[in-house]
Amino acid sequence: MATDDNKQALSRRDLLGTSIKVATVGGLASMAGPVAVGSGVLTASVGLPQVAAAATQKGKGADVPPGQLDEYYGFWSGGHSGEVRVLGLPSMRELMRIPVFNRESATGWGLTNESRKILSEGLTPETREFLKKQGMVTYDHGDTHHPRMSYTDGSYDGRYLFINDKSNTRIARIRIDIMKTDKVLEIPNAQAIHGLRLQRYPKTGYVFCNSEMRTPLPNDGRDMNDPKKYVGIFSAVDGDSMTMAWQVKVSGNLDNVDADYKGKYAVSTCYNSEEGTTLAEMTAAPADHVVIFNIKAIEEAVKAGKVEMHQGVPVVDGRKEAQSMFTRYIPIASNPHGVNATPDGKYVVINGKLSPTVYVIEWDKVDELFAGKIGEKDVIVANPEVGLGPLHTTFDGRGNAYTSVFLDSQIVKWSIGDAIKQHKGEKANPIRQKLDVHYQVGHTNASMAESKDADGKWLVALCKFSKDRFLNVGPLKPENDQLIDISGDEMKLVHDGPTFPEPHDAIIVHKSKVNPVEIYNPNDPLFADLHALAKSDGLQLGVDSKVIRENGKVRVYMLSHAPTFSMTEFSVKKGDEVTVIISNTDEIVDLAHGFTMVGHNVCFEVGPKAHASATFKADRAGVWYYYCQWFCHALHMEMQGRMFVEA
Ligand code: K7E
Ligand code: CUA
Ligand code: CA
Repeated sequence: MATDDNKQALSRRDLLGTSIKVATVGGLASMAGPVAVGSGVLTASVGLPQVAAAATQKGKGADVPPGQLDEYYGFWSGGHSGEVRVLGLPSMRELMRIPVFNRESATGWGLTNESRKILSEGLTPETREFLKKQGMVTYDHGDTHHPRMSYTDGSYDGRYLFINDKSNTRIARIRIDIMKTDKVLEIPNAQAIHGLRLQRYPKTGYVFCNSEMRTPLPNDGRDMNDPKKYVGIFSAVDGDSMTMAWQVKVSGNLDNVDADYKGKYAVSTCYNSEEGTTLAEMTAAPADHVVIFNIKAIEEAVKAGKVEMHQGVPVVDGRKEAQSMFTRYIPIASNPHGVNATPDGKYVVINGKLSPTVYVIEWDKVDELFAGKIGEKDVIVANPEVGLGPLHTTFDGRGNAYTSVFLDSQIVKWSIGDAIKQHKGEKANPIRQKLDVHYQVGHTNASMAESKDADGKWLVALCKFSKDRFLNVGPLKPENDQLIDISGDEMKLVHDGPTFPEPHDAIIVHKSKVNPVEIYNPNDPLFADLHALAKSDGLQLGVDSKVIRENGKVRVYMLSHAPTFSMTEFSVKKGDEVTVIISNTDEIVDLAHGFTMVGHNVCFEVGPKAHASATFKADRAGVWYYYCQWFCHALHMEMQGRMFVEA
C-alpha cells in the first residue's frame, strides 16, 4: 500500500505542474499544506525533497487554468453507456457528451422524431419488423468501443467521427461540425461489430468493421449446431453515404482492425481460429492469425459481379480454403488483440495478449506476399517481448511505440527500429521504459497518433480498474483514464481521470482539426423533413406559429425566443396524436432552449436556430403545462404554457 500511496502522491504533485516551481522557490515548507492551483485545490501532504525535484524538473503539467483553452480534443468511447464523450486535453475536462446509441434525457436523443428517425432508418427491414413486434422503433442501448475521425490522405479532416456498437451490430457517424450523430447503420449478415477503423487514403472512404462473432450465413435457423459452418464477416461501409459497400467471409473470427496509409490493405486479428464456441476451444490452439484484406482485389470482384448476394450486400469468399486473392492469413501466437498502424505508414503492430510479445508487420512485404514472392511469416519484421498481456500500441512519431500491457499494468515504451534490428539478430534492446499505470490498462493512444501527424506530446492510458485512487462510491467503481506526458525522453504520469463505464478507446486530435459551428444553419439537411412538413401545411418553418388540425392529428408549430414561447396555450382533443414542432429563433451563441411537456415523456433540446419535434398521444383530459427546461434567461422559469386536453 505504501508504494501505491507514494506513486499517488507523486502523480498529484506532477499535476501541480509549473505552479509547483513557485512553491519550491519559496521553500519546501510551502508544500506541506493545501496548494491552490489553477482549476483545483490539491493537497500535497508530504514534502519529500526528491518528489519536489522530480516535479520541478518536469516543468509542465496537465493544468489548464480557468479562462484558458485546451490544445487538444479527446474523443472518448463511452463503452456500454452507448455514447461518445468529448474531452479537452491536457486538462482532461469533460466538455460534452454526444448521445449515439443510448437514450439521453437532456437533449431528448431517442425521444425526438428526428433522432428516432436517425436511430431507425439504417436498420435492416428484418430488424425493424422484429422491433415493431416488441413495440419499439429502434434499440435502446449500444456498446461503443472505437471512435475514429475521418481522414484525407492520412490526416484528420474534421468531417466525421465513426464508432461501432458491438451489442446491436451497428456503426454510427457523428458530424463534427455540430457534434451530433447523423447516421446509424446496422451491418447485415454479421453479429457484434467490434473492431472499427477507417480507410486513410485517399480518404474515408471505407469504414472497416469486424464481426466478432461467427454465425451461419444466412442466419435463419440452419446449421445452428454446426459451428464449423459458421463464418466470420469483414465489412466495408461507404462512410460518405453510410451504406454497405461489400463483405468478406473469413476463416476464424475477427477482433480488432486497422488499415494502411496507401489505401491497399486492412488487417484484422483473430483469436478464434479454432472456430470454437467455448473458452477452452477458443484458447486451444498454440497460434491464431491476422487476416490481411486486399482491397483492390475485393473491389474488382465486386465490380465484376463475382459475388454472392446476402441481404442486398455483395459478399466474396476470403476463407482459407477458397485460396483467393482477397486475403492472406499470417500465423500469430495464441489470441492476439489490438492492431495499430504506425504513423510513418510503414508498419502495423499486432498485440499478443496471451503472448508477451508484439508483432511488427511491414506493409511493403505484404505487397510481396500477395505477389507470391515471399511466404506468410516473412511479412513479420520484429517480435519484441514487452510484458504480460499486450493489448494496444500507440506511437509518438519519433520512432517509438507505446504498448499497453494489461497484466503488468504498464505502458511500455519501445523503439521500432531497435526491435527490427533485434529481430535480424543484431545486438539491440528495444525497451526504453516501463511506466506503472493504475490499473489493468486496456487501450492507450497518443496525440494525433492514429494519423500521419503524430506529434508525441500526450498519451492516455485507459485503465479498467481504479482500485484505491478515488473516494469510494459503492460497489460500482469508476475507471481511471490516466494522462501521460511523452514529450520528453521519459514518460511522466500527470493526471488521474475517473470515468463512467467504459472508455475502451479514445483519440486525441489537435484543436486545429476540429471546427464546430456555434449556431445551427436553419436549413441544415437535418431539418429537411420538418421543412417539408411545414410546407405541406402551408407554413414556413421557424417563422409561422400555428396549430394545424387534420383528422385526429394535431401539429403545433411553435417558436421559442427567450424568455417566451410563441404560444402560451393550445387546445387538443382527448385521443389526438399531437406533434409539437419547436423552432428556436434566438440567434445567440449558447442560447439553447428546451421543450418539456409535463407527464407526457416529452423533453428535448432546441439549439440556436434549430428545429426539433416530438409526437405523443394526448390521452389524459385536463391542463398540462409545458416549459423550457434549458436555463436561457432571468425569466426562464416563466417560459411556460398550457396544453388543454378537452374531454
Ligand atoms: Cu481492447 Cu473493444 Cu479495442 Cu476494449 S477493445 S480494451
Ligand atoms: Cu428558454 Cu429556458
Ligand atoms: Ca485462439
